[in-house]
Amino acid sequence: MQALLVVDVQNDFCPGGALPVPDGDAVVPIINRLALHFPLVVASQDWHPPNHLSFASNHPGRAVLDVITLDGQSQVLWPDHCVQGSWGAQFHPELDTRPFRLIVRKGTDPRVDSYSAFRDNRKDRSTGLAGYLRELGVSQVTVVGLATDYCVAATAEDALSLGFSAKILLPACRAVGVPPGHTESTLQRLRDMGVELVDTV
Ligand code: VGL
Ligand code: ZN
Repeated sequence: MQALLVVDVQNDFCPGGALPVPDGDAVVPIINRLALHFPLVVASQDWHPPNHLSFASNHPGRAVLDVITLDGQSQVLWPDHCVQGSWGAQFHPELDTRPFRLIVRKGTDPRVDSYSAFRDNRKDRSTGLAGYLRELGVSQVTVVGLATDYCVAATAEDALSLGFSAKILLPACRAVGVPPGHTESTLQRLRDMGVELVDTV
């Protein structure tokens, strides 16, 4: 069975949000149509507490997009975004949430970031998504949403390493593209791993 994973289509990642992905809202109508064709649709929300250590504001003297080492792992510092319960953390208002059978929230531990909808960046703590999908007999996942080069990529990569086959539908994704070339190098790495990158919906 196939599942559609809708990653982080939230106000803060759309124009007008705190960490806007260029053209991010363009994915909304595409995903709304796509969802009708999948037997199972799951969505994720980036869902940070205000003291989250991926926020530059929690590192005095540091700026947005600085890269620091956090518990031995490299961490990009972001503007405050997707704060639990805030407008920015809500799904885009035109995203049709009715097909979502499960909504996974990630990035809730203030000390560790979580790009993937499956588990945190240290690959320590699971969201339970892999077990949920397995229990329902899912073997193939299709990943769409925001942002291609961060949370979509990490989710597809984890899907593969957790035993699912993984596809990314590129027209239903948009990228941050920072630092320059990040999208291209990320997509090449995913391709080499065995993630199928699809150019048409
Ligand atoms: C994301 C940066 C920080 C994403 C989340 O959803 O791609 N990017 N938090
Ligand atoms: Zn985040």
